[in-house]
Amino acid sequence: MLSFGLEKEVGAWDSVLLEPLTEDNFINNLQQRFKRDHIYTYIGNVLVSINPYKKLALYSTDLVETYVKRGPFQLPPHIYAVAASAYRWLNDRNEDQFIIVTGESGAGKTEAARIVLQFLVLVSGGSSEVRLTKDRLVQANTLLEAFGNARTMRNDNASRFGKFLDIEFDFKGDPVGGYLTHCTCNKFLLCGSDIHLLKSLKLQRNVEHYSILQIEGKQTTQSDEEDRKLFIYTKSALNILGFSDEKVVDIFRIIAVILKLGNLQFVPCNNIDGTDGCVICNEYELFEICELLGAEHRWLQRALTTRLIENGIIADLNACEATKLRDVLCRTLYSRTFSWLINKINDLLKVRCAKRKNLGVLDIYGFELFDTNRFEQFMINYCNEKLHHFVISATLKDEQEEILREGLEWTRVEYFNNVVICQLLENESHGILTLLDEPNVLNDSAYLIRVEQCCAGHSHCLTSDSSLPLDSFQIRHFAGTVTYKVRDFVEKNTDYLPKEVSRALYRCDHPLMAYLFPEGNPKRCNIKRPLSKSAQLRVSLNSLFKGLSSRQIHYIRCMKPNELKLPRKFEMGLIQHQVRYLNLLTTVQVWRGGYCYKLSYPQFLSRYKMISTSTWPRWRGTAIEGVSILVRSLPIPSAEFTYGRTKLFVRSPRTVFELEDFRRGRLHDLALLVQKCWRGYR
Ligand code: AD9
Ligand code: MG
Repeated sequence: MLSFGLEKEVGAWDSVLLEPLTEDNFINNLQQRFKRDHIYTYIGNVLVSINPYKKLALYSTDLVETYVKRGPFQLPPHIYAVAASAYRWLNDRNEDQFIIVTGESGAGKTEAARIVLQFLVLVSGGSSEVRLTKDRLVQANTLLEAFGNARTMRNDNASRFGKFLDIEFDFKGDPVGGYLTHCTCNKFLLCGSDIHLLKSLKLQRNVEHYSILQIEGKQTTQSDEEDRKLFIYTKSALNILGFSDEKVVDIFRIIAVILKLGNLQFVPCNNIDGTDGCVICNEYELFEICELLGAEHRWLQRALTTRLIENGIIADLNACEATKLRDVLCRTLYSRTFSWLINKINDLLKVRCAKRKNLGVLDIYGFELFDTNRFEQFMINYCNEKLHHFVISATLKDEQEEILREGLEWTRVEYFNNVVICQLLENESHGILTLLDEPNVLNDSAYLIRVEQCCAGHSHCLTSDSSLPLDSFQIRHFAGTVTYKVRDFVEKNTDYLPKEVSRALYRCDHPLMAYLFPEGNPKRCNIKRPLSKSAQLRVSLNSLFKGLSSRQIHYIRCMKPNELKLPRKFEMGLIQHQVRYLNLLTTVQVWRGGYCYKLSYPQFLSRYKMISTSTWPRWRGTAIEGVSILVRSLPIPSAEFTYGRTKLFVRSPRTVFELEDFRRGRLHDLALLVQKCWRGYR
């Protein structure tokens, strides 16, 4: 019996084949397929995936095997085909690979990245060491999702960090290690632990008890049962990754502290000298925090409610300042613990043998648009703007420029290049993001004034307009217009933690605190202040994309069918919006006239010369002549190849895989021949 995924074709598998190519036709094709649960459709080598919001029988070991055996692009579109293709490029061509998953929040990116990882685990080898590595990779992924995802109104399992999992393979194509890169993480969720653990962590089971777990006062949909499962999974993932039970409790203690810190309430009080001060009204929470951390109550209380001005003079914080400081501490504690966890995992996944090649999967938090958008959305949407730019540069801009440079016939396909928005955000001197780091920008109103001064009149930015709510600016992003409320922007960007707080934490008995707050060590006064959050993000994104541009890229473009997270609901307007901003129609146009692969003539000849007796073992003419003779000797239609000035262009991926098959077959024959001669000689 054929597996579900191999049912007969519905609509067009590849949008490149649509005739005539119109937006309506393109969307209708997606809809027709989606109705029959065919959520995947190709645009050449780009996979479009629409979130089904229900479990589909599309994923199985049998189907993995089928996609591996039959090779990509010979079967219905599937995420396995993309993973198989990347894995094959990696092994056959010995080139580093990069699978880039994009789409807005809730479109299915994290799920897609997880399926790719599962695929790679299933297809690769099985020595006990490799199995251990694979297990660790899967557990690391699970763990990071548990720690780095949170419930939002757009997605019950929204990623709060960008994750790039780069898996390292040996010469046999088996995973031997990996490296995780992450960018910013700002919220968390952890529930469902067993009652004994909760007690020892001094926690209550009901989520409503913790203000940090509320999403702007609204209810969300994930059940306690799902939370419980997630918790058990997380705990076992930590164990499998080599964290002892003791360490696991240490980590959970920190999470419990963050939850409790979030509940601390400060009420104003008047000091004798007439200045404002504050006291913690629910002291019992602070006592429990101190117990969990092994901290001295008096130090922590003082650190949270006062500030050291200079020469040992101490001033009281008012209730509002203390609340802000509490939030900074929550965020700092959480993000440092998360980074520590990632470092530990990276140590564990470090390759101990000679590595050969890498396959990385990038899954970041998707574009977000809420009723109220804050600093977190600003950072997330900046990240998406950069990612979008990377994708359109690789698929539309560079592709077309190279075709023209190589002298091939080409009618330019126009598209919106969001470089203008990227510059608006990150321009060195007055980008909206860069302005946050200006020395004179000490509070949110100063920041808003600078944004108005520098960006007023920009076609993608709106400031001080009567249509805007107070203290806001608006950006017309590639994926939609977002109004940002600047409240807490400056503070969240700096996340400055006063020395006294670091000192109080450094002194705790909890074994991780001294590591997480090294600046609290009185003997180490010269530790540099970390970069601001926005600067960190800018630096890490730019270096990530720089390192990846030389790899063979595979694209998975995820789409969201409706805002209600419902199965079977295909909202035309929402899909059309995504089709437009993801430039999908333009991608079809470029792909129709374009090429999937190109190689310089000498490179092509050196790789495939053994296929033809005319070019093997040696070709004495020019490389282009050799390639021409070689290509003509192949049973592949000549329309599959186009000759550029310096490179040969190949139209479809299937041809590349055929070339590889010929090469492999020929190498096999030659090896047999050598063996035979060797035996004869002996
Ligand atoms: V965000 O940018 O991190 O907020 P993602 O990552 O794009 O977002 P995610 O993968 O988390 O979205 O998918 C959201 C939910 O859709 C999942 O929790 C699943 O319930 C559902 N989903 C996504 N993809 C699939 C799928 N292929 N099959 C079934 C799916 N359900
Ligand atoms: Mg996600």
